[in-house]
Amino acid sequence: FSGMTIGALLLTTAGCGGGAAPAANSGSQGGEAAKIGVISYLTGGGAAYGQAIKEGLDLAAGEINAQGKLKVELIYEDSRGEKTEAINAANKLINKDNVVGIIGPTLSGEMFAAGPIADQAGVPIMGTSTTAEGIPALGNFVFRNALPEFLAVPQAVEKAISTYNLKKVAVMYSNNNDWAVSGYKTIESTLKKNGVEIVATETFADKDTDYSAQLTKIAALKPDAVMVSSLYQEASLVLKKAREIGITVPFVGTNGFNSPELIKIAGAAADGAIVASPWFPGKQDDKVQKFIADYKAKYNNKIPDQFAAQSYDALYMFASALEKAGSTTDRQKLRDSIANIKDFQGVTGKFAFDEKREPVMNATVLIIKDGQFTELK
Ligand code: 1QQ
Repeated sequence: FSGMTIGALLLTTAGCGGGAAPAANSGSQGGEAAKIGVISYLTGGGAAYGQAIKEGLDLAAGEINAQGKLKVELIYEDSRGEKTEAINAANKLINKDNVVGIIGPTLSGEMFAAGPIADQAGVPIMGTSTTAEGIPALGNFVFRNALPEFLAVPQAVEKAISTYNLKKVAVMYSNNNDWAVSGYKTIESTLKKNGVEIVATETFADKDTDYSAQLTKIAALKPDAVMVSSLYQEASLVLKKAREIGITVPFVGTNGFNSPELIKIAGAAADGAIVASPWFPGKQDDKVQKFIADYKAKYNNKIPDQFAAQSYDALYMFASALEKAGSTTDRQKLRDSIANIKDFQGVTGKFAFDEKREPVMNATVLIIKDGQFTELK
């Protein structure tokens, strides 16, 4: 019976919304640790995204706790890239763990499912990799510090158009992934705006492994480039097959291409793939280079990718917002404090939220050359 009582009490607290979160305590100076929930894609086909996110968060948490001003405790839930798992994770973190805020989930589709739950419970939630159109519009407690595709994709597409003088292009996307569909729509509108002809639009689904039908059709049309909106698992197989059947033209990708796992799986077939990112490890900036050095020291000489960089920045944003809020437990205060972030300087550059809570940040257009992301100038 006592277990049931505790459960009911926690539900009551959470059900009252952010304004009624447990009484504020003095978060700083040795107060209780701020409990932050993390929903991440930690196992399954796209786990390289979630693992990078976890590594960035763990590095930041260690640094923040060592500084001694504020203690943070991360509570991880693996959503496996599934909407239902993301919903279960959000409910557990909100009602059982009583977190002050949530970082994640990894995929926009997961955020479309879990974001409204956090919003209704009055718990701030921030995606670090959710780039589809419409994320902050889910509610006042929903944030992202990921570069939205409506800012990233036009830059990559237009850079490719001007660099390679593109006249006709083929497009491919995963049609059962909310984010991939959103990215595809931005590709399409950018091509139309720039007067580039779309000679073919081919679809597939997440977890597909055979792309020969779509690519054979595309090869016959001899496009100047192929633009693909999908996660790395699918994109790397598309690239491999395309190169195998003689499609040598540049590929332009959406955010899924930003994982080095794409290069690992596709190998040399990834060369010539173009993508926009707010993260570029070659940037000559002290903060960036220190982050890379610390990350390499902690993770076996591994270079942090965009997903690690964005989650690292996200936890520092939470920490600075919690300090300004003066509480480690007040969800409403944390929400307001995050919304007020204006001049944050992270490893992904300068960051602010606009009046719609959309990130204001800059991107670099990258191209994979000899198995490395380099700046496309
Ligand atoms: C989204 C994305 C994915 C590439 C994250 C891994 O951008 O789902 O919004």
